[in-house]
Amino acid sequence: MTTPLERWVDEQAKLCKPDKIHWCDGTEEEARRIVEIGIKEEKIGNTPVFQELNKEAWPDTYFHRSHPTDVARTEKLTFICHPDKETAGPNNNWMHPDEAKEKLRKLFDGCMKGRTMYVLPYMMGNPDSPYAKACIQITDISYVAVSMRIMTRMNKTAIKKIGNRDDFVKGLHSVADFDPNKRFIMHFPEEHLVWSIGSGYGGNALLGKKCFSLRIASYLGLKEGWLAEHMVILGIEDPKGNVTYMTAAMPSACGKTNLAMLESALPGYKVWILGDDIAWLNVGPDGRLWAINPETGLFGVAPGTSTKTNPNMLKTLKGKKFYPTLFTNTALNTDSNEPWWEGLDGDIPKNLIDWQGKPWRAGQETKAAHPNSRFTVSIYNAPTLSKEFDNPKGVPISAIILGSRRTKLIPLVVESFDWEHGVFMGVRIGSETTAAAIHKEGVLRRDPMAMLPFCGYNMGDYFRHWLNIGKKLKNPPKIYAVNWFKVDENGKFMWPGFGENIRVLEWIVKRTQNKVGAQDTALGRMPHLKALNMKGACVSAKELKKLFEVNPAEWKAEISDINKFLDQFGSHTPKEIRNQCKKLEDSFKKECAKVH
Ligand code: OXD
Ligand code: MN
Repeated sequence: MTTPLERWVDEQAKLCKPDKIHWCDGTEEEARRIVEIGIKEEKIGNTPVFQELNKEAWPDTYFHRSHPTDVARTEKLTFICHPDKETAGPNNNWMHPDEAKEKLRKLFDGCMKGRTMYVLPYMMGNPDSPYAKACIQITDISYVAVSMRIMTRMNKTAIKKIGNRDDFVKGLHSVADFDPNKRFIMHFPEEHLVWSIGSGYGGNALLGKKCFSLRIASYLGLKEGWLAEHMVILGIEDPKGNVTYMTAAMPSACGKTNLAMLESALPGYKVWILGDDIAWLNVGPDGRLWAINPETGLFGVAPGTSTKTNPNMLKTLKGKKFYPTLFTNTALNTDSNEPWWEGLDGDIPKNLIDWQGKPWRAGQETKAAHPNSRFTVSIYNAPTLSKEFDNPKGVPISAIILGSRRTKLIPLVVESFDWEHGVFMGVRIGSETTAAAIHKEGVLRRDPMAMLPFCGYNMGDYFRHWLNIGKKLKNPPKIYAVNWFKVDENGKFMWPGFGENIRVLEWIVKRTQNKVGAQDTALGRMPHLKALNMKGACVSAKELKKLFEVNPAEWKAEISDINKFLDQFGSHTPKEIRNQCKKLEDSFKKECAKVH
């Protein structure tokens, strides 16, 4: 008797017509064999899929150069295929599932001729966790097969868990011929299904990540009463050894990974990482919010990673524990066969080739490493991995941090008055784009909860879902807006960031323990400046004060912009969120009246 899983794989094989089918077991020996195939047999254009890097400096580490058109997530080509457009919402590209399937079936037909179809069984979350999900991805490229081994718990357990069920999470992926005009990432939330074709890039091709663990999982969370979020999970250990767990949502280029791996500037504090990208949040039997990270790997941006910004990441990358580590689209030092990127410590090597393999000299206008060049490394290599990482229950969350990059407006840290007010802080997140992003520099992009590209349904309903989760929490986490990026009148950042952010985290920890007071303002609760531990920090008293200054005129424009953003969700926007907006507007009016 064949199982539904075997039948499904069989159907995909009939469609894609591979030469061979390989069911992966997720072992290291198997990964070594697949990497070998990527070095010796598989190519993208004329470039082998993998190249081994300097063994002494970078053990078990391989370099991958992508197709030049395939270097980032492609939001334009990403669709959420609910039967009706309204459920997908204005935040998503929508296509009817029948139309999407018809379109893609033609592209998948025969796309694996001459290739191997890899069947990858994997778990998102510890298989012993009640929150974990059993999944299968099919792919036709060694790079994705090996990356999925790093990013997920890939082994036969998933097959056992699936057993005779047919509601398992299904992903069909092919790089096909990398044609950007035939590239699509289609999600079918009702069927727990993703079809992705034409791209080998992480967010488009590692279907357990953004596609399942955020887009599909956010919809499952809506149906099942939990949250799938674009958040890091970290534990802050205080000098007495108590650990407080937090999650943090931040749009890209706000230092999310650096926060999860922070090296404390305050003696006695340690930060333990549990996740750098995705958190699944459930209401526990105790009425607290519990978080697991469904992933097991870190897929991070290389440029800017250095001993100053993220020393623990460099240790993780050099560490040898879980096979293998990958670099994608960095530059290469051809003398030493090592990866290189802008921002790495030390002198610029003399002989470099850029991410496309062309000779590159310092001072050249183009970047040597692609701005979105990446590493893929196991979280088990991190020296600061929390001992609770594999706990099937997850960790109880005491604080949720909502970050954004704003050169004005948002103070260094503000605590919400309550859950509803905190949800409003998340809804109104907007971040200024940087040169590294594809968007224009310095433009504000609204990105509620940093989930705009990842919410698998109408965001108005998502806001409502957040409010509903709050009602189920007996002991909800406190919620904080933070902003490390305020500048002075000369455009200089006033807050040193990185390891110094522990000063803000320490205040948050003390707030969750009711050990320190706060002052109420129109925006929320802010620290008494003396309550922040600024010993040894290079921030003047004047700058510190400015980091908390609030300008009512700027907020007037902001509130109007938030309201405009919310308009697009029409009646799906909860009235509670509109009321929060109104309340904020009124309190600024009152403050202005007091001044005049
Ligand atoms: C990521 C992203 O790669 O958010 O994590 O784009
Ligand atoms: Mn992310």
